[in-house]
Amino acid sequence: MEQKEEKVVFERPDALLPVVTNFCPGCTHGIVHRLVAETIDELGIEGKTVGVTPVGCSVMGYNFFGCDMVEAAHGRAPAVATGIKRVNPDNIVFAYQGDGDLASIGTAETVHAATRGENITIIFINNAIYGMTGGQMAPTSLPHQVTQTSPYGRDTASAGYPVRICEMLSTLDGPAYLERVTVDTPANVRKAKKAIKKAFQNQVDGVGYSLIEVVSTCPTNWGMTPQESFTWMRENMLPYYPLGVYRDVLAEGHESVAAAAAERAKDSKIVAEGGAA
Ligand SMILES: Cc1ncc(C[n+]2csc(CCOP(=O)(O)OP(=O)(O)O)c2C)c(N)n1
Ligand code: SF4
Ligand SMILES: [Mg+2]
Repeated sequence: MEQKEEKVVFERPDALLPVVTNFCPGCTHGIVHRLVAETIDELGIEGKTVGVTPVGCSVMGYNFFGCDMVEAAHGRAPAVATGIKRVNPDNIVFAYQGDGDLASIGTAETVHAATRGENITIIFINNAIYGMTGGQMAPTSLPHQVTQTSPYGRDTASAGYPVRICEMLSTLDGPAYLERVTVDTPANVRKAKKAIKKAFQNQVDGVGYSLIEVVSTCPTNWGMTPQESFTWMRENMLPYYPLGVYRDVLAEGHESVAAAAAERAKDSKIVAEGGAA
C-alpha cells in the first residue's frame, strides 16, 4: 500500500521543554508559555535569552522554558531583568509576571522600569486574582468580584478600584510598546502571539521597553470550569480591561522612544532646546 508522506503541522517549540506543566486545566498560563517559546524559536534567540520568573503560579518557569531562567523575589522581576540586561546588553531578557506580582508588591519596580525605558520585555498575566496562594483579592480584581478575601465581593469603598496597568504606563514617556491581548479564541491567540513577538523583536532591535498584558483566567480560584471562565472573562474583564495597543512609538510614526518623548514635551523650553538650564 502506498504510504502518504506525513506533514508536520503542529509541534512543541524547542524553547518549551518536554515536561508536564503544573498549571490547572483551562489555565491560560500554559497558552502564553507556548507563545513565548514559539517566539524564542522563531527569533533564534534561545542561546541568549534569559527569563525572569516571579512568585505566583508561573514560579516554576525554570522547569518549562528551555532558556536560562532566574527566579526573582515577589514583584522584583523588572529590577532583576534590568540588572541582567544592563550587565549583558546582548542578552534578550524577559520577565513573566502575574497581577499580584506586577501590580501589587511590584508596582514600584514596574513603574520605574517602564519610566526608565529599560530595553526589556514584560509578559503580564492579569487573571484578576492571586492564583498561587488560593484566590485572594488582587489589585486587578473587579468591583463586586468574589474572592477568598472579598467573600461579599470587592467593596470599592474599602478596597478601592482595580489598577489598569496598560493605561497607567501609557502616561509615561519611557515605554516603547504597550498592548493588551487575550487568548480565548484561536484568532485572539494569533493576535497575542503577534504582540508577544513584536515585544521581543523590539528588544532585539533596541527599540525599548515593551509590556504585553494578557487578560487571563484562573478557573480553579474563580470556582468555574474552563468554559465558564472564558465566558466570565469576556463578560466582565474585557469591558473593564479593553484590548488594544496603548503605546507603539514606531507605529505612531516616531523614530524612537526619545523622539516621541521630545515631541510630547515640545512646548517645554528646556526639553525643546536641550542643554542644562
Ligand atoms: C514577599 C512575599 N509576599 C507574599 C508572598 C505570597 N505570595 C505568593 S504568590 C502571591 C500572589 C501571586 O499572584 P499573581 O502574581 O497574580 O500570580 P498568579 O498565581 O495569579 O499567576 C503571593 C501574595 C510571597 N511569596 N512573598
Ligand atoms: S491556580 Fe489559577 S493561575 Fe494558578 S495554575 Fe491554577 S488556574 Fe492557573
Ligand atoms: Mg494572578
